[in-house]
Amino acid sequence: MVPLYFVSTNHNKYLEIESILQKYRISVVFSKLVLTEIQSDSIEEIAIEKSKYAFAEISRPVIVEDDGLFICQLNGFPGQYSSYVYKTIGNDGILKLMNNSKQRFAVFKSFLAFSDDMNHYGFTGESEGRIAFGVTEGGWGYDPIFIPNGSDLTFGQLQILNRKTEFSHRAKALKRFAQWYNQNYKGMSTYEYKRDS
Ligand code: ITT
Repeated sequence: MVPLYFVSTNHNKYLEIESILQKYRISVVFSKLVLTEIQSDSIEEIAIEKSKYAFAEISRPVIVEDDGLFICQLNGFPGQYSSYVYKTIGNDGILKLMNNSKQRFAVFKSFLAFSDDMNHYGFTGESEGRIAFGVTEGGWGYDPIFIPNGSDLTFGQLQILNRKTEFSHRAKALKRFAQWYNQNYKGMSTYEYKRDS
């Protein structure tokens, strides 16, 4: 079976993706590569283009994922700039920008893009919630400041309890992807290999 690849610079994402896809009996190989990212207001477009670059690099069926944290009070910021903002001002910087506002609604969005030699598909997942008033323990990235709806704990705290995937944007996008992949994907057209259906 030709394995599915996940291309990213972020090993934490891979660990979550590997464990979620295991539940759907899909195994995935991590390839740590920095991919060209186009400038766009749309994470969907960024991800699809990224998956095409990834396929051009590794010539294997591949998924990439682009995420963004959209904070209502900050007019959607950091959104598609989430990676840069995390590296520069980080969680403390976001909390300072929030200035103790009571309006803390936020959405974490995942856009997962699949590419092979013929197919380019996208799958979305969203987790609505709110920004915490402080930075908690656990998790990575924005996990310590994001509280999903239905929980009093941040993604960070949920990760410690092994419960983040019950709420996560990534798990929702991966569920959609896994259903499509298991039911419809027949393998690359240029490969002798075809998946057993
Ligand atoms: P890629 O190489 O896969 O693009 P990245 O870390 O740059 O890795 P993104 O641009 O998709 O990933 O993510 C934007 C930011 O959001 C980045 O700082 C991530 O750490 C953060 N992030 C994404 N998913 C997250 C999650 O489930 N929990 C916390 N932070 C997350």
